[in-house]
Amino acid sequence: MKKIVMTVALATIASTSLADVKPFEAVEYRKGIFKAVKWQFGPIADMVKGKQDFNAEEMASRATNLAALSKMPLDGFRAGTYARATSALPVIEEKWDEFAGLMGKFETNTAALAEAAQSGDLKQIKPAFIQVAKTCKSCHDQYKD
Ligand code: ASC
Repeated sequence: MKKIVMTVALATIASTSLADVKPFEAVEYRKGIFKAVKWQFGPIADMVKGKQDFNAEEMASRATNLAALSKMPLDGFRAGTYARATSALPVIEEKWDEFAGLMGKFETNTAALAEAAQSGDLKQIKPAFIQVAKTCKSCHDQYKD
């Protein structure tokens, strides 16, 4: 009996997690991830720009968090979720491969920043930071209202 209950419970969780995502939930999900991205990236930018004292430990921790977050937004860009409550443009659906490719660059470049941050050397961190910031901007220019 216990086994049957467990099986049914797990099947229910599995079926609601993929098929029944409502457009608004997907929008809220990706917005939440991007809020976290901003939360982590803000102090990184401020440290690189000298607006906040450089702290090697904080830099490394935030860069590691950012690299993990970079893998998450793409999942929220579901078909039919560009009409309401979003600044993501419908062109994302038309140019999906290009969009996904840019998200891949975001992953690669944040991983490189996390790696550079391990050095604790701002001279190594700065060029990696610039590559990440460029990736943010190029995606916003093309795909964000
Ligand atoms: C930020 C921020 C962005 C990016 C982008 C980089 O701090 O909020 O959207 O950097 O401006 O060019």
